[in-house]
Amino acid sequence: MLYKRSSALFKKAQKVIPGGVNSPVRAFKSVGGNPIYIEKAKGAYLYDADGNKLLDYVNSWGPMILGHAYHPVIEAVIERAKKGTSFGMPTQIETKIAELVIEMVPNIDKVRFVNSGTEACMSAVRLARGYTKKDKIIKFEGCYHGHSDAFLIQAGSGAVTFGEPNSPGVTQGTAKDTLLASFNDLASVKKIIQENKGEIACVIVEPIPGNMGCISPEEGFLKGLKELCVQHDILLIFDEVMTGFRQAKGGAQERLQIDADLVTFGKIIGGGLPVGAFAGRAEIMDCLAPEGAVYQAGTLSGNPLAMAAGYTLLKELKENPEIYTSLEEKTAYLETGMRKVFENNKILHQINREGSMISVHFTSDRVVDFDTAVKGNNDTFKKFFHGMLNEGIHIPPSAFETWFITEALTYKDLDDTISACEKIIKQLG
Ligand code: KE4
Repeated sequence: MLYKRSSALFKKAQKVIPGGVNSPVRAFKSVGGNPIYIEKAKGAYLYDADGNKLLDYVNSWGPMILGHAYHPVIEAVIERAKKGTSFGMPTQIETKIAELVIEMVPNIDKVRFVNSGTEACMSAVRLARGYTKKDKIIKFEGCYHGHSDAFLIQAGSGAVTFGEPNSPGVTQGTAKDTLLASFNDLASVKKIIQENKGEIACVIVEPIPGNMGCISPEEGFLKGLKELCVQHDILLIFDEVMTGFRQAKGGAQERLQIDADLVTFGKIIGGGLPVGAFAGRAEIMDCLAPEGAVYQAGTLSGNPLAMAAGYTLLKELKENPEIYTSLEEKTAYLETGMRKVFENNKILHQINREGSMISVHFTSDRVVDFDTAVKGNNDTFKKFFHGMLNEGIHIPPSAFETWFITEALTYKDLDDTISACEKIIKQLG
Protein backbone atom coordinates (compact mmCIF):
# COMPACT_ATOMS: atom_id res chain seq x y z
CA MET A 1 0.00 0.00 0.00
CA LEU A 2 1.25 3.50 -0.85
CA TYR A 3 0.51 6.43 1.47
CA LYS A 4 2.41 9.23 -0.29
CA ARG A 5 -0.55 11.57 -0.63
CA SER A 6 -1.72 10.97 2.96
CA SER A 7 1.78 11.78 4.20
CA ALA A 8 1.84 15.02 2.18
CA LEU A 9 -1.63 15.97 3.47
CA PHE A 10 -0.52 15.27 7.02
CA LYS A 11 2.53 17.55 6.60
CA LYS A 12 0.23 20.32 5.37
CA ALA A 13 -2.21 19.81 8.26
CA GLN A 14 0.56 19.98 10.84
CA LYS A 15 1.20 23.59 9.84
CA VAL A 16 -2.30 24.69 10.88
CA ILE A 17 -3.67 22.06 13.28
CA PRO A 18 -1.80 21.00 16.46
CA GLY A 19 -0.27 17.60 15.67
CA GLY A 20 -2.10 17.74 12.34
CA VAL A 21 -5.21 16.16 13.84
CA ASN A 22 -8.33 17.13 15.72
CA SER A 23 -8.10 14.14 18.02
CA PRO A 24 -4.76 12.71 19.19
CA VAL A 25 -5.34 9.00 18.60
CA ARG A 26 -5.68 9.69 14.84
CA ALA A 27 -2.01 10.76 14.67
CA PHE A 28 -0.70 7.15 14.85
CA LYS A 29 1.71 8.16 17.67
CA SER A 30 1.26 4.79 19.37
CA VAL A 31 2.05 2.78 16.24
CA GLY A 32 4.35 5.18 14.39
CA GLY A 33 4.05 6.39 10.83
CA ASN A 34 1.64 8.96 9.44
CA PRO A 35 -2.14 8.86 9.61
CA ILE A 36 -4.13 7.93 6.51
CA TYR A 37 -6.44 10.54 5.00
CA ILE A 38 -9.89 9.27 4.13
CA GLU A 39 -11.65 10.56 1.04
CA LYS A 40 -14.88 8.59 1.43
CA ALA A 41 -16.33 5.42 2.87
CA LYS A 42 -19.16 3.01 2.08
CA GLY A 43 -20.30 -0.05 4.00
CA ALA A 44 -17.30 -1.80 5.56
CA TYR A 45 -14.76 0.04 3.39
CA LEU A 46 -12.71 3.22 3.56
CA TYR A 47 -11.20 4.82 0.45
CA ASP A 48 -8.10 6.87 1.25
CA ALA A 49 -6.31 9.77 -0.43
CA ASP A 50 -3.92 7.40 -2.20
CA GLY A 51 -6.73 5.40 -3.73
CA ASN A 52 -6.33 2.48 -1.30
CA LYS A 53 -9.45 0.51 -0.36
CA LEU A 54 -9.33 -0.50 3.30
CA LEU A 55 -11.51 -2.83 5.35
CA ASP A 56 -12.50 -0.78 8.40
CA TYR A 57 -12.42 -2.06 11.98
CA VAL A 58 -12.44 1.43 13.54
CA ASN A 59 -15.78 2.57 12.09
CA SER A 60 -15.34 6.11 13.40
CA TRP A 61 -14.64 4.55 16.85
CA GLY A 62 -18.07 2.94 17.01
CA PRO A 63 -20.90 4.84 15.27
CA MET A 64 -20.84 2.94 11.96
CA ILE A 65 -22.49 -0.18 13.36
CA LEU A 66 -24.44 -0.62 10.10
CA GLY A 67 -21.60 0.54 7.87
CA HIS A 68 -20.40 3.82 6.43
CA ALA A 69 -22.75 6.09 4.43
CA TYR A 70 -25.70 3.94 5.51
CA HIS A 71 -28.35 4.95 2.99
CA PRO A 72 -31.29 5.67 5.32
CA VAL A 73 -29.07 7.87 7.53
CA ILE A 74 -27.67 9.80 4.57
CA GLU A 75 -31.16 10.36 3.18
CA ALA A 76 -32.43 11.53 6.56
CA VAL A 77 -29.62 14.09 6.88
CA ILE A 78 -30.10 15.39 3.32
CA GLU A 79 -33.86 15.80 3.79
CA ARG A 80 -33.46 17.44 7.19
CA ALA A 81 -30.77 19.86 5.91
CA LYS A 82 -33.20 21.23 3.35
CA LYS A 83 -35.28 22.57 6.25
CA GLY A 84 -32.31 24.41 7.75
CA THR A 85 -29.49 23.21 9.97
CA SER A 86 -29.98 24.77 13.41
CA PHE A 87 -32.50 27.07 15.06
CA GLY A 88 -31.54 27.41 18.72
CA MET A 89 -35.14 26.56 19.52
CA PRO A 90 -36.79 23.19 20.24
CA THR A 91 -37.66 20.83 17.36
CA GLN A 92 -39.95 17.78 17.29
CA ILE A 93 -37.14 15.51 16.15
CA GLU A 94 -35.47 15.98 19.55
CA THR A 95 -38.57 14.65 21.29
CA LYS A 96 -38.85 11.78 18.80
CA ILE A 97 -35.32 10.52 19.38
CA ALA A 98 -35.68 11.02 23.15
CA GLU A 99 -38.84 8.87 23.14
CA LEU A 100 -37.06 6.22 21.05
CA VAL A 101 -34.01 6.13 23.37
CA ILE A 102 -36.32 5.75 26.38
CA GLU A 103 -38.14 2.90 24.62
CA MET A 104 -34.85 1.13 23.84
CA VAL A 105 -33.03 1.56 27.17
CA PRO A 106 -34.57 -0.31 30.09
CA ASN A 107 -34.43 2.05 33.07
CA ILE A 108 -34.45 5.65 31.99
CA ASP A 109 -37.25 8.22 32.25
CA LYS A 110 -35.53 11.27 30.72
CA VAL A 111 -32.56 12.03 28.46
CA ARG A 112 -30.62 15.24 27.74
CA PHE A 113 -28.71 15.52 24.45
CA VAL A 114 -25.28 17.14 24.15
CA ASN A 115 -22.57 17.20 21.47
CA SER A 116 -20.04 14.57 22.49
CA GLY A 117 -19.37 11.67 24.83
CA THR A 118 -17.10 13.93 26.86
CA GLU A 119 -19.91 16.42 27.38
CA ALA A 120 -22.28 13.63 28.34
CA CYS A 121 -19.93 12.19 30.97
CA MET A 122 -18.88 15.61 32.29
CA SER A 123 -22.53 16.66 32.64
CA ALA A 124 -23.57 13.37 34.26
CA VAL A 125 -20.87 13.79 36.92
CA ARG A 126 -21.93 17.40 37.58
CA LEU A 127 -25.55 16.20 37.90
CA ALA A 128 -24.50 13.42 40.30
CA ARG A 129 -22.59 15.95 42.43
CA GLY A 130 -25.53 18.36 42.39
CA TYR A 131 -28.05 15.64 43.25
CA THR A 132 -26.00 14.03 46.06
CA LYS A 133 -24.37 17.28 47.26
CA LYS A 134 -21.06 15.39 47.44
CA ASP A 135 -17.84 16.26 45.58
CA LYS A 136 -15.69 13.17 45.05
CA ILE A 137 -15.95 10.68 42.21
CA ILE A 138 -14.47 7.23 41.62
CA LYS A 139 -13.25 6.23 38.19
CA PHE A 140 -11.18 3.23 37.08
CA GLU A 141 -7.63 3.25 35.77
CA GLY A 142 -7.67 2.76 32.02
CA CYS A 143 -11.32 3.73 31.63
CA TYR A 144 -11.79 6.79 29.45
CA HIS A 145 -14.74 9.14 29.78
CA GLY A 146 -13.56 11.93 27.48
CA HIS A 147 -11.22 14.83 28.06
CA SER A 148 -12.99 16.73 30.86
CA ASP A 149 -10.49 17.68 33.60
CA ALA A 150 -12.03 15.37 36.19
CA PHE A 151 -11.35 12.34 33.98
CA LEU A 152 -7.78 13.01 32.79
CA ILE A 153 -6.38 11.29 35.81
CA GLN A 154 -4.71 8.23 34.27
CA ALA A 155 -7.33 8.07 31.56
CA GLY A 156 -7.11 5.27 29.02
CA SER A 157 -7.41 5.83 25.27
CA GLY A 158 -5.32 8.72 23.90
CA ALA A 159 -3.61 9.66 27.15
CA VAL A 160 -2.40 6.10 27.78
CA THR A 161 -1.30 5.96 24.13
CA PHE A 162 1.02 8.85 24.91
CA GLY A 163 2.14 7.15 28.11
CA GLU A 164 1.22 10.26 30.18
CA PRO A 165 -1.77 9.17 32.24
CA ASN A 166 -2.00 12.57 33.99
CA SER A 167 -2.56 15.49 31.58
CA PRO A 168 -0.86 18.89 32.17
CA GLY A 169 -3.46 21.60 32.73
CA VAL A 170 -5.51 19.53 35.18
CA THR A 171 -5.29 21.28 38.55
CA GLN A 172 -4.53 19.58 41.83
CA GLY A 173 -7.85 21.02 43.01
CA THR A 174 -9.62 18.96 40.39
CA ALA A 175 -7.47 15.87 40.72
CA LYS A 176 -8.09 15.59 44.47
CA ASP A 177 -11.76 14.90 43.88
CA THR A 178 -11.14 12.06 41.43
CA LEU A 179 -10.29 8.75 43.11
CA LEU A 180 -8.85 5.86 41.12
CA ALA A 181 -9.85 2.24 41.51
CA SER A 182 -8.86 -0.84 39.50
CA PHE A 183 -11.37 -2.39 37.14
CA ASN A 184 -12.51 -5.91 38.17
CA ASP A 185 -11.17 -5.25 41.68
CA LEU A 186 -14.01 -4.60 44.14
CA ALA A 187 -11.58 -4.45 47.08
CA SER A 188 -9.95 -1.36 45.55
CA VAL A 189 -13.38 0.32 45.44
CA LYS A 190 -14.26 -0.70 49.00
CA LYS A 191 -10.94 0.72 50.25
CA ILE A 192 -11.58 4.09 48.59
CA ILE A 193 -15.13 4.26 49.94
CA GLN A 194 -13.87 3.47 53.48
CA GLU A 195 -11.25 6.24 53.19
CA ASN A 196 -13.75 8.79 51.86
CA LYS A 197 -16.89 8.02 53.86
CA GLY A 198 -19.84 10.21 52.95
CA GLU A 199 -17.86 12.22 50.37
CA ILE A 200 -18.38 10.26 47.16
CA ALA A 201 -21.07 11.44 44.72
CA CYS A 202 -20.69 8.77 42.08
CA VAL A 203 -18.76 5.95 40.55
CA ILE A 204 -18.35 6.28 36.78
CA VAL A 205 -17.40 3.15 34.86
CA GLU A 206 -17.38 1.75 31.36
CA PRO A 207 -19.42 -1.43 32.04
CA ILE A 208 -17.46 -3.13 29.25
CA PRO A 209 -14.29 -1.02 28.94
CA GLY A 210 -13.07 -0.36 25.40
CA ASN A 211 -10.19 1.98 26.16
CA MET A 212 -7.68 -0.57 27.38
CA GLY A 213 -8.59 -2.75 24.47
CA CYS A 214 -11.86 -4.56 25.21
CA ILE A 215 -12.15 -5.78 28.81
CA SER A 216 -14.82 -8.16 30.12
CA PRO A 217 -16.31 -7.43 33.54
CA GLU A 218 -15.57 -10.47 35.74
CA GLU A 219 -18.51 -12.38 37.19
CA GLY A 220 -20.05 -10.38 40.05
CA PHE A 221 -17.90 -7.25 39.63
CA LEU A 222 -20.55 -4.85 38.34
CA LYS A 223 -23.22 -6.37 40.61
CA GLY A 224 -20.89 -5.88 43.58
CA LEU A 225 -20.15 -2.33 42.44
CA LYS A 226 -23.85 -1.56 42.31
CA GLU A 227 -24.37 -3.03 45.78
CA LEU A 228 -21.57 -0.85 47.18
CA CYS A 229 -23.14 2.23 45.58
CA VAL A 230 -26.57 1.46 47.03
CA GLN A 231 -25.07 0.72 50.45
CA HIS A 232 -23.12 3.99 50.55
CA ASP A 233 -25.64 6.27 48.84
CA ILE A 234 -23.37 6.73 45.78
CA LEU A 235 -24.78 7.09 42.27
CA LEU A 236 -23.61 4.53 39.70
CA ILE A 237 -22.93 6.02 36.27
CA PHE A 238 -22.50 3.62 33.33
CA ASP A 239 -20.50 5.27 30.58
CA GLU A 240 -22.11 3.60 27.56
CA VAL A 241 -20.63 5.92 24.96
CA MET A 242 -19.12 2.83 23.28
CA THR A 243 -21.46 0.06 24.47
CA GLY A 244 -24.76 1.92 24.14
CA PHE A 245 -26.94 0.47 21.35
CA ARG A 246 -23.95 -1.78 20.42
CA GLN A 247 -23.95 -4.48 23.09
CA ALA A 248 -27.72 -4.80 22.71
CA LYS A 249 -30.49 -2.41 21.73
CA GLY A 250 -30.54 -1.51 25.44
CA GLY A 251 -26.76 -1.47 25.62
CA ALA A 252 -24.64 -3.08 28.34
CA GLN A 253 -27.42 -2.58 30.87
CA GLU A 254 -29.55 -4.98 28.87
CA ARG A 255 -26.73 -7.40 27.98
CA LEU A 256 -25.45 -7.58 31.56
CA GLN A 257 -28.88 -7.14 33.22
CA ILE A 258 -27.58 -4.42 35.57
CA ASP A 259 -29.24 -1.00 35.92
CA ALA A 260 -27.15 2.10 36.63
CA ASP A 261 -28.55 5.33 38.09
CA LEU A 262 -27.30 7.42 35.16
CA VAL A 263 -26.15 6.31 31.70
CA THR A 264 -24.14 8.24 29.14
CA PHE A 265 -24.22 7.75 25.40
CA GLY A 266 -22.33 8.86 22.29
CA LYS A 267 -21.14 7.48 18.94
CA ILE A 268 -24.05 5.30 17.65
CA ILE A 269 -26.69 7.66 19.14
CA GLY A 270 -25.60 10.31 16.62
CA GLY A 271 -25.35 8.05 13.58
CA GLY A 272 -21.94 9.56 12.85
CA LEU A 273 -22.88 13.15 13.65
CA PRO A 274 -21.77 14.89 16.89
CA VAL A 275 -24.17 13.68 19.58
CA GLY A 276 -23.79 12.65 23.20
CA ALA A 277 -26.51 12.13 25.78
CA PHE A 278 -27.02 11.33 29.43
CA ALA A 279 -30.11 9.80 30.94
CA GLY A 280 -31.63 8.46 34.12
CA ARG A 281 -34.69 8.41 36.30
CA ALA A 282 -36.76 11.59 36.48
CA GLU A 283 -35.99 12.40 40.15
CA ILE A 284 -32.30 12.84 39.19
CA MET A 285 -32.70 14.26 35.67
CA ASP A 286 -35.19 16.89 36.85
CA CYS A 287 -32.38 18.49 38.88
CA LEU A 288 -31.06 19.84 35.55
CA ALA A 289 -31.70 23.45 34.49
CA PRO A 290 -34.16 24.88 33.65
CA GLU A 291 -36.22 22.45 35.79
CA GLY A 292 -33.61 22.28 38.57
CA ALA A 293 -30.48 24.08 39.66
CA VAL A 294 -27.75 21.97 38.02
CA TYR A 295 -26.63 24.01 35.05
CA GLN A 296 -25.87 22.40 31.68
CA ALA A 297 -26.35 23.89 28.20
CA GLY A 298 -25.24 23.84 24.55
CA THR A 299 -25.91 25.95 21.47
CA LEU A 300 -26.00 22.93 19.16
CA SER A 301 -27.34 20.40 21.63
CA GLY A 302 -30.20 18.50 19.99
CA ASN A 303 -29.12 19.74 16.57
CA PRO A 304 -31.85 18.63 14.14
CA LEU A 305 -29.45 17.13 11.55
CA ALA A 306 -27.69 15.10 14.22
CA MET A 307 -30.99 14.08 15.75
CA ALA A 308 -32.25 12.94 12.34
CA ALA A 309 -29.12 10.86 11.78
CA GLY A 310 -29.24 9.32 15.24
CA TYR A 311 -32.98 8.68 15.17
CA THR A 312 -32.75 6.90 11.81
CA LEU A 313 -29.89 4.65 12.90
CA LEU A 314 -31.47 3.79 16.27
CA LYS A 315 -34.80 3.00 14.61
CA GLU A 316 -33.06 0.55 12.24
CA LEU A 317 -31.46 -1.16 15.22
CA LYS A 318 -34.69 -1.29 17.21
CA GLU A 319 -36.71 -2.68 14.30
CA ASN A 320 -34.10 -5.28 13.29
CA PRO A 321 -32.92 -6.91 16.55
CA GLU A 322 -31.49 -9.84 14.54
CA ILE A 323 -28.61 -7.44 13.73
CA TYR A 324 -27.22 -8.06 17.22
CA THR A 325 -27.17 -11.83 16.72
CA SER A 326 -25.43 -11.37 13.38
CA LEU A 327 -22.85 -8.97 14.87
CA GLU A 328 -22.15 -11.42 17.72
CA GLU A 329 -21.70 -14.32 15.24
CA LYS A 330 -19.43 -12.34 12.91
CA THR A 331 -17.22 -11.13 15.76
CA ALA A 332 -17.02 -14.64 17.24
CA TYR A 333 -16.04 -15.95 13.77
CA LEU A 334 -13.25 -13.38 13.56
CA GLU A 335 -12.10 -14.21 17.10
CA THR A 336 -11.96 -17.94 16.34
CA GLY A 337 -10.10 -17.38 13.08
CA MET A 338 -7.46 -15.08 14.55
CA ARG A 339 -7.04 -17.25 17.65
CA LYS A 340 -6.27 -20.25 15.42
CA VAL A 341 -3.63 -18.20 13.57
CA PHE A 342 -1.94 -17.07 16.79
CA GLU A 343 -2.03 -20.59 18.29
CA ASN A 344 -0.73 -22.29 15.14
CA ASN A 345 2.17 -19.82 15.03
CA LYS A 346 2.83 -19.98 18.78
CA ILE A 347 2.39 -16.22 19.26
CA LEU A 348 1.80 -15.06 22.86
CA HIS A 349 -1.61 -13.47 22.64
CA GLN A 350 -4.91 -12.70 24.29
CA ILE A 351 -8.08 -11.97 22.36
CA ASN A 352 -10.77 -10.20 24.38
CA ARG A 353 -14.30 -10.04 23.08
CA GLU A 354 -17.67 -8.80 24.31
CA GLY A 355 -20.37 -8.78 21.67
CA SER A 356 -19.10 -6.84 18.64
CA MET A 357 -16.16 -5.30 20.49
CA ILE A 358 -12.89 -7.22 20.23
CA SER A 359 -9.20 -6.57 20.89
CA VAL A 360 -5.87 -8.31 20.37
CA HIS A 361 -3.13 -8.18 23.03
CA PHE A 362 0.36 -9.64 22.58
CA THR A 363 0.88 -10.94 26.10
CA SER A 364 0.60 -14.26 27.92
CA ASP A 365 -1.39 -12.85 30.86
CA ARG A 366 -5.17 -12.46 30.70
CA VAL A 367 -6.00 -8.78 30.12
CA VAL A 368 -8.50 -7.87 32.83
CA ASP A 369 -7.54 -4.33 33.84
CA PHE A 370 -5.14 -1.45 33.16
CA ASP A 371 -2.08 -3.13 34.71
CA THR A 372 -2.45 -6.26 32.61
CA ALA A 373 -3.32 -4.24 29.50
CA VAL A 374 -0.06 -2.26 29.64
CA LYS A 375 1.94 -5.51 29.72
CA GLY A 376 1.09 -6.12 26.07
CA ASN A 377 4.08 -6.07 23.70
CA ASN A 378 3.62 -2.79 21.84
CA ASP A 379 6.43 -3.46 19.37
CA THR A 380 4.62 -6.57 18.19
CA PHE A 381 1.37 -4.63 18.06
CA LYS A 382 2.99 -1.91 15.90
CA LYS A 383 4.25 -4.50 13.39
CA PHE A 384 0.85 -6.21 13.43
CA PHE A 385 -0.93 -2.89 12.87
CA HIS A 386 1.22 -1.81 9.92
CA GLY A 387 1.30 -5.28 8.44
CA MET A 388 -2.50 -5.46 8.48
CA LEU A 389 -2.75 -1.95 7.06
CA ASN A 390 -0.46 -2.94 4.19
CA GLU A 391 -2.82 -5.83 3.53
CA GLY A 392 -5.72 -3.35 3.37
CA ILE A 393 -7.07 -4.01 6.87
CA HIS A 394 -7.52 -0.88 9.02
CA ILE A 395 -7.53 -1.76 12.72
CA PRO A 396 -7.39 0.88 15.51
CA PRO A 397 -3.92 2.55 15.66
CA SER A 398 -3.43 1.71 19.33
CA ALA A 399 -3.27 -1.44 21.47
CA PHE A 400 -5.43 0.45 23.98
CA GLU A 401 -8.46 0.53 21.74
CA THR A 402 -11.17 -1.94 20.90
CA TRP A 403 -12.04 -2.90 17.35
CA PHE A 404 -15.63 -2.09 16.35
CA ILE A 405 -17.40 -4.63 14.12
CA THR A 406 -19.90 -3.39 11.57
CA GLU A 407 -22.84 -5.39 10.26
CA ALA A 408 -21.69 -4.34 6.77
CA LEU A 409 -18.81 -6.86 7.06
CA THR A 410 -19.35 -10.04 5.02
CA TYR A 411 -17.91 -13.44 5.89
CA LYS A 412 -15.59 -13.01 2.91
CA ASP A 413 -14.31 -9.78 4.51
CA LEU A 414 -13.75 -11.74 7.72
CA ASP A 415 -11.92 -14.52 5.87
CA ASP A 416 -9.75 -11.91 4.13
CA THR A 417 -8.98 -10.40 7.55
CA ILE A 418 -8.02 -13.79 8.99
CA SER A 419 -5.83 -14.55 5.95
CA ALA A 420 -4.09 -11.17 6.29
CA CYS A 421 -3.58 -11.88 9.99
CA GLU A 422 -1.99 -15.24 9.12
CA LYS A 423 0.32 -13.66 6.54
CA ILE A 424 1.50 -10.97 8.99
CA ILE A 425 1.90 -13.31 11.95
CA LYS A 426 4.02 -15.69 9.83
CA GLN A 427 6.24 -12.69 8.93
CA LEU A 428 6.52 -11.82 12.65
CA GLY A 429 7.37 -15.40 13.59
P1 KE4 B 1 -16.09 11.85 22.73
O1 KE4 B 1 -15.98 13.13 23.51
O2 KE4 B 1 -14.78 11.49 22.04
O3 KE4 B 1 -17.29 11.84 21.76
O4 KE4 B 1 -16.41 10.66 23.74
C1 KE4 B 1 -15.53 10.46 24.82
C2 KE4 B 1 -15.68 9.02 25.31
C3 KE4 B 1 -16.40 8.78 26.46
N1 KE4 B 1 -16.56 7.52 26.93
C4 KE4 B 1 -16.03 6.46 26.27
C5 KE4 B 1 -16.23 5.08 26.82
C6 KE4 B 1 -15.28 6.66 25.09
O5 KE4 B 1 -14.74 5.59 24.45
C7 KE4 B 1 -15.11 7.96 24.58
C8 KE4 B 1 -14.32 8.24 23.31
N2 KE4 B 1 -13.72 7.12 22.69
C9 KE4 B 1 -12.52 7.39 21.93
C10 KE4 B 1 -12.00 6.05 21.44
N3 KE4 B 1 -11.35 5.35 22.46
C11 KE4 B 1 -12.77 8.35 20.81
C12 KE4 B 1 -11.63 8.46 19.82
C13 KE4 B 1 -10.92 9.77 19.95
O6 KE4 B 1 -10.59 10.17 21.10
O7 KE4 B 1 -10.67 10.36 18.89
